[in-house]
Amino acid sequence: MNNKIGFFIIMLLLMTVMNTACSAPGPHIQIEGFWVVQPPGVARGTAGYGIIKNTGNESDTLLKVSSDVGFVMLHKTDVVNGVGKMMHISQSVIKAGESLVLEPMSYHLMLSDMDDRIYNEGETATLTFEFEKSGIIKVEVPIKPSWQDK
Ligand SMILES: [Cu+2]
Repeated sequence: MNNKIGFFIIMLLLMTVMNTACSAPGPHIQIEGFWVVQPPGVARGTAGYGIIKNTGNESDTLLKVSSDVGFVMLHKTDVVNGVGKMMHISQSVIKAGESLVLEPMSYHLMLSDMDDRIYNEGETATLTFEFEKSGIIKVEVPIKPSWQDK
């Protein structure tokens, strides 16, 4: 066997090993692109958006979200007869290979009881997501004016 084929076989074996490691059973949660809308003036509440991806091969459940800047609830806006209504979602299952997209007029983080102060652009908030299987995932996200989409 010449060197090139030997090298090729070793690479192939290595890739197989790596693949097995990556497809280990279980959920794999990725928190992507989250941001918090800068509250207008001294408003004590605002919203947060982003994407929760599950790239694993098992579902996981989002149990709770908390933050250092206020109380957090997962909400969903539903438009009923042209009127947007917000519902509190207590738990959200994110199936294998699926994402929970939080965006205006849909799922969002609802922040309330925030400190009575001005939040400036450039500040950050810590969001702590708690999942049934993946445990706690903490991210630091930017606070941005609402017109600055993403
Ligand atoms: Cu809401």
